[in-house]
Amino acid sequence: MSNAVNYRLKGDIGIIEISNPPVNATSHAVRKGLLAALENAEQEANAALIVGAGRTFIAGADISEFGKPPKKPGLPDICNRIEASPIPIVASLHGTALGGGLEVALAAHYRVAVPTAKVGLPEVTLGIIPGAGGTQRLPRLIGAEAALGIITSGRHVPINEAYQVGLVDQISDGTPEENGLAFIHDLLSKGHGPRPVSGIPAPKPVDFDAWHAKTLKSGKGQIAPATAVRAVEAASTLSFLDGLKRERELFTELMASPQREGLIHAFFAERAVSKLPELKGIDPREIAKVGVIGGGTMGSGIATACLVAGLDITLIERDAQSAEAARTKVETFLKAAIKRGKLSEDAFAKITSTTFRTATEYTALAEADLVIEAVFEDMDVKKSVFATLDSICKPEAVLATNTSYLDVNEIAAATSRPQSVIGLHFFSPAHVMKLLEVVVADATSAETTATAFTFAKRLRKTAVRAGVCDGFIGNRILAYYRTALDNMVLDGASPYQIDKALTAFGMAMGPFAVSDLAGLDIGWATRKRKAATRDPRARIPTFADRLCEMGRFGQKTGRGFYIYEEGKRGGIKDPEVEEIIAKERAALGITPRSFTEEDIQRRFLGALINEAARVLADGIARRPLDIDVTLLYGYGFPRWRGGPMKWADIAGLSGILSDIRTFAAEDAYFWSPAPLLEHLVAEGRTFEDLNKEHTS
Ligand code: T1G
Repeated sequence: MSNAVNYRLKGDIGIIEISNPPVNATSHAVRKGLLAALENAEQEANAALIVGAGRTFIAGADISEFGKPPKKPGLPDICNRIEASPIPIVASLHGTALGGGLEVALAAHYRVAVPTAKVGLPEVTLGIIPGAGGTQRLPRLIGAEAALGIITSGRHVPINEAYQVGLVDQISDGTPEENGLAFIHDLLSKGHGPRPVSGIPAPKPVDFDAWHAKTLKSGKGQIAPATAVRAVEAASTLSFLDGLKRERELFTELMASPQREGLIHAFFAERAVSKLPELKGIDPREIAKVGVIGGGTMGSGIATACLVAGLDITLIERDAQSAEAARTKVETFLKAAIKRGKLSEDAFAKITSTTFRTATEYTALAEADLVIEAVFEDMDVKKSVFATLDSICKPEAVLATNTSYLDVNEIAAATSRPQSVIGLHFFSPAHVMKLLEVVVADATSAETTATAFTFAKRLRKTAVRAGVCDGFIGNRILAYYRTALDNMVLDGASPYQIDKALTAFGMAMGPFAVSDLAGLDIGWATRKRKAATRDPRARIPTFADRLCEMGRFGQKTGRGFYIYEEGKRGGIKDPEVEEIIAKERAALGITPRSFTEEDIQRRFLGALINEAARVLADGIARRPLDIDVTLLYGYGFPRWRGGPMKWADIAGLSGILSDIRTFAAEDAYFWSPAPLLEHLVAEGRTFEDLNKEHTS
């Protein structure tokens, strides 16, 4: 028996326990052990029980094996072998029975579970489809429609719902072993034997073409969910064995796809970002009481995120009226969290009566463990706030700024505790967006950084370590690729054509629609802030200044690049904007030229990767995967492309560099190739090579 699977006989029942922490993934050792244990049970037992050791049943195939040569026995063979057993096999679920784990359970003849268990087939979130019989057995068990909903979404299904649709036979309060043994004793006492799911008649067909079209559309370029529809269709139209063959064909095709490579990279990258060698062995400080300075949209959002995470919040505003307004804003956010199912009514009552308070005096923060400043983006204001906090807060309190671009070193220098000062750059809305840039200043201690990452995990946010520069990782890269887009508008492209081209690439929103959402006045203020130090060779998007001068700031004023009509989602194109752009081009003596969708995408990506390479070289991001996670979680980069750096590796760095050199012929200043990119291409290396160099 492999040590990944334990087997023992209890009475006349063979107990097969998967023990492969942390999530009992079906590694090669597990697959071999499962087979051996099953053969043992069939020799000596009247029935067998499959359970998972530790916190969960099997959570899926071992994703770290993907892309490597498969080792026999494969999981499909194991599942078919379980199902063909002459003795009844029962799977007893707890934790999350996902992917291959649920497929093992479906191959068993019966399934029982604890009330807190969840099941699912999340393979499409990894760019593949269930590949061990899930698309053939699940539809037989619960019908094609219900199976399609679970498989194409990849969602985790609460066990009550699974029981309602007939996916599990019983929910019991005991331990997985107790539940399984009790069920088997009852089964044997009634003389019930094996009940192979594959013996259930093929499910009635549904409108698979309609499902395929709907899934393709909602997938926004992802192919796995729509492919899963065709696998489930095979369950309705082919024999079980032919259906398994069809599933395997489609699974194998997807396993070789760049989308699988991108999504698996995203899966591991979002877990790797919090693994920093510098934090190894460093204990974070305990955070229970948090102070927030400033009750505007950001401050109230940050306070809400902390309150939902169970922290105690004191929000400081300058006067009673502002404090009351902030309280109202926080309570509105909390009520929205209730509607989203993220907060219970009881929790809301507890928060508003005990753990949330506003105040107008900083002395209320004397006992805070962490204070997060979210006041006006002005260095003098921030330095004054930090100096005051420094004099009032307890010595071990961490002082954090939510600034989106100001120099955290300068802010830290306004205190006597720079080692305890850090940047926590939340993304708006702060209580919804998962990304948090943890900006580590020169004097910030490892303990303070570790505290910030632990705090982020408590808020269920994905924290990325960033160095100090204007814009840190995300906004610095955004500013650069946004300039490339603005330059294309100056040269002849329309904002609407660019938005269309980039959403066709997979971006969640067009960049000009994003500007309208965030407010054009933000970019305007940034251009004015940088005007004094701007390089004379830099081109200025004067068309955007014209719109701002007209008070057209975007959604908040009803007009920006688009026109927003009351009650209508999304904006409509505005011919007046195109006239303004044409006038600016004429004033600049530019003869507009046309751009294809590909031109737009290549310039967008060339600029993004060029600046990302500089961000890496400057040490602002430690690894390319940190940039991937930042752009995936904060800027709508398509997850199925793995993030910009993963996409660049797949597309080929030499082609990207060649594009940049071509564009440099038009504008050598803006398109000067990043030296790191040139070195990687010259050495035949990839961004993934740099990730590997940094993995501890
Ligand atoms: N394979 C390998 N490692 C895995 C893994 C997996 N399936 N799932 C998790 N891990 C690692 C993860 O990288 C992390 O490692 C640690 O376990 C804890 O994970 C044939 C082919 C189960 C809900 O998609 O959704 O089956 O960082 O931090 O927040 O049809 O992990 O500690 O080194 O996420 O408590 C289908 C993926 C696979 C489930 C637990 N299964 N996993 O969440 O912990 S494809 C999945 C999850 C498949 C078959 C196909 C979550 C979780 P480290 P964690 P968590």
